[in-house]
Amino acid sequence: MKLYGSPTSPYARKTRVLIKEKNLPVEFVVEDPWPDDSPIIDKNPLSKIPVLEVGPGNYLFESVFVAHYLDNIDGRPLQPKDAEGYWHSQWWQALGNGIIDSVIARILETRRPPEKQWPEKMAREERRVQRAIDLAEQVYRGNRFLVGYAFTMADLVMGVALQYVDFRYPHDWRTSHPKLARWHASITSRRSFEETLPPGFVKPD
Ligand SMILES: N[C@@H](CCC(=O)N[C@@H](CS)C(=O)NCC(=O)O)C(=O)O
Repeated sequence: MKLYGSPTSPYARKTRVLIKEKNLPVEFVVEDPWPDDSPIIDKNPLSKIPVLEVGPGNYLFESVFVAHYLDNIDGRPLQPKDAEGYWHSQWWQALGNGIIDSVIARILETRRPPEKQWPEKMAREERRVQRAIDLAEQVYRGNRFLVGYAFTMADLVMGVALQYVDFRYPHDWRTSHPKLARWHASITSRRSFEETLPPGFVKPD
């Protein structure tokens, strides 16, 4: 199998961390989805990454779906088995995916020509991220993992999301969210995270 993506995309990174966690034989191929003639278009008409090639001419796209596919491929999904834990894990993933969406929306706005930027849009995305981090600190129970007693997709998605905050919207969220900061330091020290860091990523103090 091949995974098409970019080394800085947080959507692709979720699937890259998952591939490392599960030690799956998937080749990572760097392709840029932005140009009008991007080679991604032949694989995904939406021209977005990640894209997973599961067979000749057979492509999956949309990171939540790609991650779901990869997570189930070995019959040992990184999901809590009990219903309550399962939905709790989905809740964390929704929060993490939402943080990624907001940080992306904010960074894209900052890349527009200054006269076309919309400061209120940026501020709105920043408030979303702020509220999501506040809620995460509130809900997190302080255990080693976000849900139950093992690493799950909740840890993976939230770990990637907060590292993407550090990458593209660096600010000190740690001082006011000490529990979450401790959990994040522990999760992102895993080999799967270390080996998929975006180029140029500066680790926060
Ligand atoms: N909802 C999609 C979002 C994917 C996405 O927006 N990826 C970005 C890279 S970070 C992309 O391909 N952007 C190209 C574009 O928007 O034209 C997913 O989760 O896979």
